[in-house]
Amino acid sequence: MKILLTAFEPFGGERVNPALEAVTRVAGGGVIKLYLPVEYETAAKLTREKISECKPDAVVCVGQAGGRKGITPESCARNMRSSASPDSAGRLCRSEPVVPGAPETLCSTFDAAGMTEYLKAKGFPAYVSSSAGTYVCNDVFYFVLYALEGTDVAAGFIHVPFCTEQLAAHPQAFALSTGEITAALEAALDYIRMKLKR
Ligand code: PCA
Repeated sequence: MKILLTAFEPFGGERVNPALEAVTRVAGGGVIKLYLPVEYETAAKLTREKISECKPDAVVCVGQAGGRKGITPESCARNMRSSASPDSAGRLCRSEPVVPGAPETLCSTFDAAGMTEYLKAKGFPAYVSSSAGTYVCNDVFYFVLYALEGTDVAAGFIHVPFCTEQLAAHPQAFALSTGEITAALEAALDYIRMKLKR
């Protein structure tokens, strides 16, 4: 089984992105990795191109959600780009659709709740999130779900909390070690392999 696993570069003044730190370390066969700029549209298009090129059975996108208190599989994506912060290319989006005329919400084609229970059973702090935000992570998540509608390629998004290397800048925040985030992502991929059984 081939799984496309994506992560984002550091953004918003951070020196690292825990998603990138963990994804680069994820082990296991059949995993194709793609590292994305934090740019509306561009990141989504790069992911779409990689899907066409590699024809994966599943796509798992991973991003940082600083402030979260665990690993959070996302249940759905919104057709909305909106943030007070510009993306890494300086583009500011306020209430723009990701895909004009497309549905307001698209649901993960992984069982986010099932994945969360699996992660918790393995000892990781995890909870389901019902909002991937309206910034670049959601942009990629929505676009991937939209592009894969009607196919049998499963897709989902996992937000991860800060890693301990970021605690100096965020002393009060919840953080996990990069090793723990990596292990949680490896467990999430095991869950997907188990569920898809291809
Ligand atoms: N997190 C941001 C964008 C890149 C990332 O890792 C987000 O949640 O939109």
